[in-house]
Amino acid sequence: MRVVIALGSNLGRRIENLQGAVDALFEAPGLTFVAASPVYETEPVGGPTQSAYLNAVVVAESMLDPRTLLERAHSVENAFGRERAERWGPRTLDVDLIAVGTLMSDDPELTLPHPRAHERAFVLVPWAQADPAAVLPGRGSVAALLADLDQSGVRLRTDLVLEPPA
Ligand code: PH2
Ligand code: MG
Ligand code: MG
Repeated sequence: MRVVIALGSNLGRRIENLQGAVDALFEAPGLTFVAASPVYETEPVGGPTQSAYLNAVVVAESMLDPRTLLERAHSVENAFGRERAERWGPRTLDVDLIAVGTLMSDDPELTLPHPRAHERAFVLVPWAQADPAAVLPGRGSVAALLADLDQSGVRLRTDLVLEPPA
């Protein structure tokens, strides 16, 4: 199944946190790298006053079940010193599962697709770059969703690139 993972960081060495996440996500077996998006500098959405994020999206193929993928995402966050404090607050690394194939789940511990992805330009802009044909299950094409979203808080960082996993 196609797996879409969003990465975000607004604390510490942001680009190193994102690249470290790419490397760590694919270290264990079961996930195959497909593509990484460009890197974007984004205005914080929600939460307290906080500094700008770097955001990117990674696309992978996997047969792992979503809970295993979620555990991997959390363990990568923890490896980067993520502390689960304030909701929507600043973080060294956020690894969010956006979509797993066409699965739809309302499990409160793992809602799929991600319940706010459709309204977040900092997720959809990089996702559309990594996969121009992307579809958000239950919501339609990412390109169409983007046409209705304000993208002014999302700026391409041409000076930064995520390399494929080491
Ligand atoms: N993540 C949040 C809250 N707000 N804003 C931006 N721009 N980028 C994020 O990744 C982000 C956010 C909670 O996960
Ligand atoms: Mg998040
Ligand atoms: Mg998260």
